Amino acid sequence: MRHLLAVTVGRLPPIDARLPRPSVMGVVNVTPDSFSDGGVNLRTEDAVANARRMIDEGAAIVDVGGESTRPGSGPLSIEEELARVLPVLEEIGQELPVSIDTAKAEVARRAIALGAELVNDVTALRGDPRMAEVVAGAGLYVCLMHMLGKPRTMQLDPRYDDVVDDVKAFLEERLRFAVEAGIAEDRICLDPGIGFGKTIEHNFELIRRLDELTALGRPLVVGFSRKSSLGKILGDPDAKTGPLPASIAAAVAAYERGATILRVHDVREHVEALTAARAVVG
Ligand code: 9MG
Repeated sequence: MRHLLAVTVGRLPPIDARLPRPSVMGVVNVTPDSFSDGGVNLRTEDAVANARRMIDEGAAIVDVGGESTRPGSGPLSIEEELARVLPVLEEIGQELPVSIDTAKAEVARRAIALGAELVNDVTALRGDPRMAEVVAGAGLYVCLMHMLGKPRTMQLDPRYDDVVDDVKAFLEERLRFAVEAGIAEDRICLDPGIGFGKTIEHNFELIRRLDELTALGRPLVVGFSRKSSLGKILGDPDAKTGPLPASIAAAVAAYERGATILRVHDVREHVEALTAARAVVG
């Protein structure tokens, strides 16, 4: 009931008040084919149980998505995406803090009606011309992520003049677009899109120079959890995923360089690591 009341009765607080630094976003992929957790949430009861466990373990929000965005994946129909996520949102949308991971306005609209408070759009409002209007109309939070190309081809030789400058210019432009479309700036967070059209070196350079992106003045989301660059630097050139200790190290490094929201699969371990990192920072 908390989310519905916030949406219909009053404004949500600014996103940095609702999700202070560091906050953990737990990943609930309702997909058969994600590299890191494909299939584990396909049954609604499993997705619901995992979402509840993540919140119990300290996640500030759970990110529910039905369309895989792993490298090489193709698009999914609206009907199929709705069929995957709606049963889960019907169970938890009013009970838990939920983000909907979608680039489709209709999926976002239906998820918001069921209680989602954040739209995680990996296309940064470029995938569906109606998405900005849906988010602006609901007055909810949105995450605008950088991606070079499309999931099917994005890892085929991605190139930048300077990856940080290019990602920063993109995020700045999408932030302006969102505000001009009527989304309040204090509702928006930004994400460099680790692994979305980036080499291993691009990914690590983005974290190394994250302060250049925090200069945009919006909270940053970073999702390095289980991504293949982590497995590759550990010596497996064909790695499709990365292990937990490397995921935690990357999340802590990102937090120390200014990330606010860490998007992760293993909530308890990341919450513990970030709690210790935060105690060090003071
Ligand atoms: C859906 N999804 C997969 N990886 C992601 C990341 O790094 N950030 C965001 N915002 N979404 C992601």
